[in-house]
Amino acid sequence: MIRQALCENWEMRRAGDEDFDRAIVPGSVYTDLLRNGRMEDPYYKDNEAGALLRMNEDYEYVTSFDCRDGLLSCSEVLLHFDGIDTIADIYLNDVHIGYADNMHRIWEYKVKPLLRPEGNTLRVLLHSPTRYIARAFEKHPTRGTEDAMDGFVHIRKAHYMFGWDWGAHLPDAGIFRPVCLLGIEAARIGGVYITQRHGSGRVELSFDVEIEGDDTGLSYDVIITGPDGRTVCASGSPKVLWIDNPCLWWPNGYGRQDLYAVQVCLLAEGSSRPADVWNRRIGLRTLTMNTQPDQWGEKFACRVNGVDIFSMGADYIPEDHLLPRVTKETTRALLEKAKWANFNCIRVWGGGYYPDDWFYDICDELGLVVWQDFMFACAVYDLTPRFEENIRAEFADNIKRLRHHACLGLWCGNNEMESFVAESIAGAGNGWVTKPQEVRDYLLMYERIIPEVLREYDPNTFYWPSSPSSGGSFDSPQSPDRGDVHYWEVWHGNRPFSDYRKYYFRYLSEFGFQSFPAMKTIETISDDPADYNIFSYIMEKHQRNGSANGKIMQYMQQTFRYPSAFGTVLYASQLLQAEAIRYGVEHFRRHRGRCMGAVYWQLNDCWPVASWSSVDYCGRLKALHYYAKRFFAPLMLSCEEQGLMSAGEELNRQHFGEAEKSIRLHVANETMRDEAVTVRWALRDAKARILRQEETHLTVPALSGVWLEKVALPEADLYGEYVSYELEKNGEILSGGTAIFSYPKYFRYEDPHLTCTVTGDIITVRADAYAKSVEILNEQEDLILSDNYFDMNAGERSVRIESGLARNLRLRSVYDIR
Ligand code: BMA
Repeated sequence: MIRQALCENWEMRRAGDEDFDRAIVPGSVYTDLLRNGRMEDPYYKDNEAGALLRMNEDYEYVTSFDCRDGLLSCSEVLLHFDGIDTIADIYLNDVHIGYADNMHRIWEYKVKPLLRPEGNTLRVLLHSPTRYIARAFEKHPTRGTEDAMDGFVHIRKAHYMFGWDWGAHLPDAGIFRPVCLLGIEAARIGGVYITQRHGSGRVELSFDVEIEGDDTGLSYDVIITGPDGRTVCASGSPKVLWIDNPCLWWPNGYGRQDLYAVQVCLLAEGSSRPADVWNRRIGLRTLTMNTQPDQWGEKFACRVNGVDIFSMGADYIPEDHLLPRVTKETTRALLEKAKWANFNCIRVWGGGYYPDDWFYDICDELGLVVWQDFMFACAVYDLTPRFEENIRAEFADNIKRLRHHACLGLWCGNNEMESFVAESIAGAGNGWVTKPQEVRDYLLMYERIIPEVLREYDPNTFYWPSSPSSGGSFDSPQSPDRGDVHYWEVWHGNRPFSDYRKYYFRYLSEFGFQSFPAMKTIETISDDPADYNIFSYIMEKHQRNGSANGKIMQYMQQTFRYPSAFGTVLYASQLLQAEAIRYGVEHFRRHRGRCMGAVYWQLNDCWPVASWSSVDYCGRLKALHYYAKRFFAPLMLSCEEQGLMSAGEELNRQHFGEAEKSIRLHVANETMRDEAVTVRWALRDAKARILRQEETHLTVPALSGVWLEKVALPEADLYGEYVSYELEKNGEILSGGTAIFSYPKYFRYEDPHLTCTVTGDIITVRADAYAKSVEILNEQEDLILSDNYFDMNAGERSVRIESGLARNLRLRSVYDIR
């Protein structure tokens, strides 16, 4: 097969304009307009509105090219687009060759008769997505989330581009993935499906090779190269191959991420050159969801190589509104941060797009199990015959593209629609479902069509109809006893953090809490200090969840003292978020076995905004991300304290003096080994002086947890004493923290007089008293440290600089929220 990339000589203009500007393909309209100085930064202040208006226009992309040698002598030439965003008419040498209307699809057109050896012109006319959805909505007012523009359900384009409760209204357009010409000699490889059967000491691989075209006289060879360099080769179209002593692929934290390179070469009789070659990497593993019944209902646990693991991770949204800014490098940097924070999984949420191949390659390498939604979220769809044909093709394209990946854990039908439709059947809900036909269409899409396509292209990967779900058919999709749950009572329901402890969900695939990004990130939104107030017009433009800045302040009131300076509000909001999620995750990990997953909403942002993310748009780590590294640590000591906070709002002011004060420590062991550890705790006063202490040696079996005895501490001063705890293994402190019995706002902190010194890549912090959530920032707020936002007793604590410059360091702790 001959492949000729068409990535040069592109020009673009607004349809109807005289002159063309230079364009980059793959790319997008916004990035071209920005590069050509025709648009302002859409993320700055309120520029979004002007950028949105530009999408009321059509844009034209043109290139000219000569055909590569040999191309025209191929029996077939295809013009191949890996992705077009979204509504497009395509012309080759002025002949209309096709219409595209789904950014999630691969588009191909037979073009051989139209091609000339030299001087060909390819023209792609991109139609306005906003006018398209407005027209469609006028005809069919089918609904979805009000955060997105009306009509977004009618276009197969990433939903978040039209707005979300963390996303702007910036529906960019473009030829966002590579374009090429494919010269096909006789036939090509349409796809290869590999099925693994694991036996003792060997894995059997069966090959299903789809040959597109005339396969007479064709055969294929297979070469497999293992991580150990061993190869297995076979010619003559082998159906089955065996790998002895296989190196298994494991998620992060459970073993190595060994990968095998597989090459399938399609050969024509008598020809020395392969007709086509298929190169991919696979991992040898079994991977499914364990849904066996148990004493609480049904398990919902990711089962890898026969081992049930506790899924720890977050939900991934698209990395940008301007897709050309998402590259292998940005994705790697983000996913490495996920691995760094001890993630073993990630959920690709259904309101974005199916990420590029590199996303999955990186997840394969890092050991992140992917929960893959199909791209449907918070919306009702009109299942017309045309829509069905379009989504069936979309499913086939993406399933075939992604099915071989080691990291692919499960396919999921959609985000949250089963629960929304179920609510509407019960006569409640948000009013999106207006006709019985929409209930039928729901079942057809997610419980008939997708399973049908999966049976054809990927029968081996687990399918789950919706997130959340208990298995489908509107059977209690939010059941706490089966399947996955999205729990939003903390945050959307205004419930206190302590409510997490009331539940023992089987697998939590969404729960979250918002915070503001770093000051340096906010400075990219505005350089005017007048905007540096969370209720300012600009800050509220960068908050898309209604009046959530007020909600943050309401939770602030429950937890911290009033943070008077803007910078302190940012810091306190990040601590609030981190404490909320920690409160939940530690509890769920303490109930391993019953609960087998804590995936928080959300990992990242797609523009600078207040949101639930733990890594902000500029890649800066929020406090939550450091907390995640600690609460997802394979060996994790946590404290189920009883006090004012755990009692939640049920305890009113009059009862303050009567709160139970106790601690119950728990060691969670998510490793594959039994671990012998030492646990220490101490009751201390505000100056960190020890009032009482204890030490225990214990062995925590692999993949389980151990509770220590509950200790009542009636003598503890509710507002002036705290408990510190730590877990030591082989002389190293691996986990730890502190617990207080009242709210952080009422604790009588002593001034810790925080100072630090830097020696090489080590920062040593000194405190004179108990310091809670110590933050270390540099000038650019871009340090990555081995730990940050940690609690410390009086004394010293050292952390390693992993990236960034230790210049002009600033320190603060909860004591400074005033
Ligand atoms: C869930 C997600 C998103 C949303 C988030 C925060 O419902 O599926 O739709 O952004 O909550 O509200």
